[in-house]
Amino acid sequence: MQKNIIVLVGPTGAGKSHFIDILAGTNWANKKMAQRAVGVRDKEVALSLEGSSTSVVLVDAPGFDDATRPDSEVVRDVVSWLQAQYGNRPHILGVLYFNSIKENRAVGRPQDGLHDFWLMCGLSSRENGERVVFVTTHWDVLGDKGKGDIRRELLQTVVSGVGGIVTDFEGSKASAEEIARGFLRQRPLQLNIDTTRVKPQKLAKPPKVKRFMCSVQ
Ligand SMILES: Nc1nc2c(ncn2[C@@H]2O[C@H](COP(=O)(O)OP(=O)(O)O)[C@@H](O)[C@H]2O)c(=O)[nH]1
Ligand SMILES: [Mg+2]
Repeated sequence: MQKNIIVLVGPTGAGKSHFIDILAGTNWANKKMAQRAVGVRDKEVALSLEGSSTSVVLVDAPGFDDATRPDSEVVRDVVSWLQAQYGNRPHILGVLYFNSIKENRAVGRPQDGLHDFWLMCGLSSRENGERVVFVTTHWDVLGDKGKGDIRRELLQTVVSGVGGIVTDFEGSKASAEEIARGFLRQRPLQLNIDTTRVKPQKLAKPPKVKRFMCSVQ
């Protein structure tokens, strides 16, 4: 049976697992690092839209901006997982791209990971416009709301070039439902998965620093 799949991506700590916790009543986010499941996992949740209930699968991805491996390899994990679960031609509703509003580095280069994601799925970054929602989080712990607004504006500028929309997660279940429900208003998109379309990449090495020997007489 066709599933309504939403894929959650973004840097570690941005709030992907927390969002699922709020929506589905799981307890994933506050586990200690060692207890956190590495890899991809999913949770099915019922969402109501216009009086009827629809089941949605939330797919929780490993974090982007990982110092040990490039985002393209994280993307490969997610797409390979989709393929293993649902075959080469699954349908997805869309992608939620998480950004903590308290982080300066939050914006990063979302276009790269998304480019690889769509390419492995047989589609292109043109899909960003309709299928990617950038979710800002951590508004409740922001001391200075003005800083959040500036970061949001920066994110909005990046997203204008990448495609997609920006929305704020307010922390409540109602807010999480509203964000996920937005995808139910459009038809699921069929993928054509082939992860070999993107060549495996190594993390770019930091430039070598020359060492000078100096002798003190
Ligand atoms: N106060 C607050 N905490 C959050 C929010 N989103 C996530 N967190 C917390 O931030 C930490 C990292 O979140 P997590 O969901 O594990 O991030 P992930 O790596 O993207 O899955 C956890 O302790 C969460 O409980 C938020 O919007 N507000
Ligand atoms: Mg997580």
